[in-house]
Amino acid sequence: MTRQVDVHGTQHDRPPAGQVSRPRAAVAGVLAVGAGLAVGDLLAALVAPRAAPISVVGALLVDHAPAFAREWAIDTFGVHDKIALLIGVGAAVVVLSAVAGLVYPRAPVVAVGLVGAFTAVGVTAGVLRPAGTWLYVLPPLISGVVCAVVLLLFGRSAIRSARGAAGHDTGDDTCGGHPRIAAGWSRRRFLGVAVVLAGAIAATEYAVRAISAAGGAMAERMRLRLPGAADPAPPIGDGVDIGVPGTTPFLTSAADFYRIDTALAVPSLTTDEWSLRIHGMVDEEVTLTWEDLTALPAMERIVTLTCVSNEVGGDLAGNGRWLGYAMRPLLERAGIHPDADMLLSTSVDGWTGGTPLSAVRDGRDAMLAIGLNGEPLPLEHGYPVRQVIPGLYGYVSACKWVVDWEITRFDQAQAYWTRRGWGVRAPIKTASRIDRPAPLAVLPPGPVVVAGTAWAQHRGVRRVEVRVDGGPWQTATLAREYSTDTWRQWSWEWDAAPGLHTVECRATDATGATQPEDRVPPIPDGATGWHSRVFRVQD
Ligand SMILES: Nc1nc2c(c(=O)[nH]1)N[C@H]1C(S)=C(S)[C@@H](COP(=O)(O)O)O[C@H]1N2
Ligand SMILES: [Mo]
Repeated sequence: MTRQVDVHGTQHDRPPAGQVSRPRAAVAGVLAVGAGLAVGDLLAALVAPRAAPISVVGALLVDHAPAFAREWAIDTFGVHDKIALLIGVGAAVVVLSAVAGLVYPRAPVVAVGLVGAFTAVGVTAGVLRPAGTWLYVLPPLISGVVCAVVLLLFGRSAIRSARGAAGHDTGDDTCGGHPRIAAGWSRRRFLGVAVVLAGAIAATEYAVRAISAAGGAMAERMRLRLPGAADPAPPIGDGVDIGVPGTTPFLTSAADFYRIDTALAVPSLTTDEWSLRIHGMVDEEVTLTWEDLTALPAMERIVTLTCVSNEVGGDLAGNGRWLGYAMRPLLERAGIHPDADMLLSTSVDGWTGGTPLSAVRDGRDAMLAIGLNGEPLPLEHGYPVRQVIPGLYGYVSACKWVVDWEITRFDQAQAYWTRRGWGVRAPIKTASRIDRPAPLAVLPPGPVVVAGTAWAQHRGVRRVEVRVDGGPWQTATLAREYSTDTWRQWSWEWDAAPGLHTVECRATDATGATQPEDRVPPIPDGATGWHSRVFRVQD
């Protein structure tokens, strides 16, 4: 701030009467946008749960992100990729809204134009949501309007400082012969109003959470009782879980189960709202309700899911106990045309996956799952109904929140990821991973237990081999196989020599094929290469 001479002719360091305060302008911008977004979120919670302005814009970014950006996000943030994106979008919004506030006093038209432009982005994103309705337009639109109004209200006088001397704060428009400058607010008044507004924004967001939690699927899930399994999963026999400390447990808890999807706001779909429409190349269109589905005999199976984005040694795989219903009889009910070869599954949020019909009908345990580890599916894992199909990567098999099955052909339809350059057919590649020793572990002298997990779903793991420092391959001890659809633990004990060592592993599936050494990245149809770990043994 510059030294100024006020109307009384005294020098002081305070801003002259009515001067714009930049911090106030920035805060006003952030509060205006915050108020707009809070009203938009509230409206969304009431009329269109997935149309909250930040969610629709984030979803637009996710859907149009190039493949390398997705890979980078998953590599960098892992299963926290969505939180990272939301934090990134949130930070960008804060910065841009502060900019709008700062621009406003000099160029109100530009600032309001900026708000208008972002409103247009939000409305467009709402319109483009695959599962969106016209209601999706409302929250971003109303957000924009509220934001502009708050900005205009604040911009008039709140962001200008009050006149320095008492008695002059009376609204006379001339100031010692200077041009007209609007009288401003005292700092205290500005702070008071800002705190009240910030509190109102926080309270609104809190109410939004309460509404979404109470109204929808979350509350229902707590009450839901799962049916028993007419066809239970075989018991987990002795020796399936080797129980070596530091290895991945055989069964993955729901809390530890990896989550990969494009949904920024987890779909909230109740069993009443859920139905599955089966159409396309069928003799007769069928629509199943939750009652129809749960009247069928339920089956329970333990199946290991894997994401195609899993890197060599990565942890985007999990082994769950799934309760559900065989998919094949449902398809038979609709009657599939002989020349159809693809099941295009659509989620309530518009995501699609394309599964070879052969994989659903060849006798494997392809199921519509409603339970995971004895509980209803967690919301983020597909509540109330998702697919589980052993042997295929998740993006071509495991549609969560599934509501629509179109029977079609691979030469006529494309799914979400195949349209973005990923492989059309994606059986899970054989993989093996070292779980212990931990990376760069320093171990006491004596025997070292190397152990890990291997999978080759629907073929089965026949052998795991380990070698140290490029020496000869040694056969590891395999845990008892639960089924070919689940992963298999392995371990190998080594009488370690002191020093720094590299251990590698490779698995062979039941067809006799061994994992290739060649490293390829996950895109387009899964990574290959041998996993390795470096550790030190003390003398
Ligand atoms: N609706 C929907 N279903 C989806 C996805 C998605 O983005 N949206 N991602 C798929 C992918 S890529 C994988 S690997 C699995 C992961 O299932 P999980 O999150 O329950 O582990 O879900 C699949 N089903
Ligand atoms: Mo995936």
